[in-house]
Amino acid sequence: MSVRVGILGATGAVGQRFIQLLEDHPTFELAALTASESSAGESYREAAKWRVNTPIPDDVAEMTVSATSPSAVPDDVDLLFSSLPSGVAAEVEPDFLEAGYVVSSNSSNDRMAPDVPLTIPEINPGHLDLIEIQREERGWDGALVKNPNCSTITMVPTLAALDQFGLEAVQVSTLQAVSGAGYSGVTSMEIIDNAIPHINGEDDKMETESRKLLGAFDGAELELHGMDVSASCNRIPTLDGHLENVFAETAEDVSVEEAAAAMREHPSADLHSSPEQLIHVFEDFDRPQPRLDRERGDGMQISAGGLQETTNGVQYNCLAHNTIRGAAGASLLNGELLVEEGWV
Ligand code: 11C
Repeated sequence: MSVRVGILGATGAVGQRFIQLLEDHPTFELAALTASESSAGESYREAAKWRVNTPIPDDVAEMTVSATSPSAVPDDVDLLFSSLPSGVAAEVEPDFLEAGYVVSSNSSNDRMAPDVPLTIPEINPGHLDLIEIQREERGWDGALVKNPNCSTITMVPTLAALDQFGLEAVQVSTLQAVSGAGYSGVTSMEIIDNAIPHINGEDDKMETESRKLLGAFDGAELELHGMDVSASCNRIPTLDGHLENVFAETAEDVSVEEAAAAMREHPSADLHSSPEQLIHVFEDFDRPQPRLDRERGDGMQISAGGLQETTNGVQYNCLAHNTIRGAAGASLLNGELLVEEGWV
């Protein structure tokens, strides 16, 4: 089965990752690329300042970029991946949803809307059923599904594994790569010999999105997880890969061995882009490291390490590739889930 797909915001950093990940995809056939009005009519090669580490696929390089409007996207495109800046996405995604497109979006607008599934397929695939409520309430023929922020995706699979011990509170401090800030960060590496102890809006995203992802959905309403999450987000001069130091407080005692086993045994999903093992756990205290470990599982595996017992739970480090597992790969995986579950 082949599903024709498009990318909204195809020339940006995440849009480029979509193109890379869609090359030779067994289900998705790339049929539409949109960008800002100023690029409309250009070939993709002309429109994109290509920066990912593999060449632009030849057929994509010659595709014509259109404006980001439903009338510019062919009707036989069934699924759109969105990597638009959130302000633009908030304005134009509803137009595509009204026009009947299914949109798997990485953009941060609407992630916490009660009728919008915020989904990691290996963690909360059942939340996709919120689409029924969304269609009733908004009158859309299409459907909108979001993936979380990259720093949230890095941590939440490990928390999902630990929740069997009764998660009560989480403190997390992040060391985030410059690619999370888009091109300018990657181009200039202007923070070499420095670190920035703040990322706008990021603490709040980690605190709220984590509770939604691990929340219970009874088919009618989604209840946020009751754990208290406190995040401190920081930018460091790595290129790709967000590293995070997590302190998880649990109701039950949990040993390092039990926590590591829970992470290793957390199921992955039977989807093309899911890694065979969702979480790789290192015994070494100096792993995971961004440069060594971000490409594990083609950039889709989460790594953890440095597990230690604390007085009321465990502490550890975790890592994921922020523009693959944390962005384009996350939306792609949600697209695969939407197909698998019959929404596309
Ligand atoms: C960063 N996590 O590293 C951000 C980038 O909500 O999808 C992604 C922002 C988002 O700066």
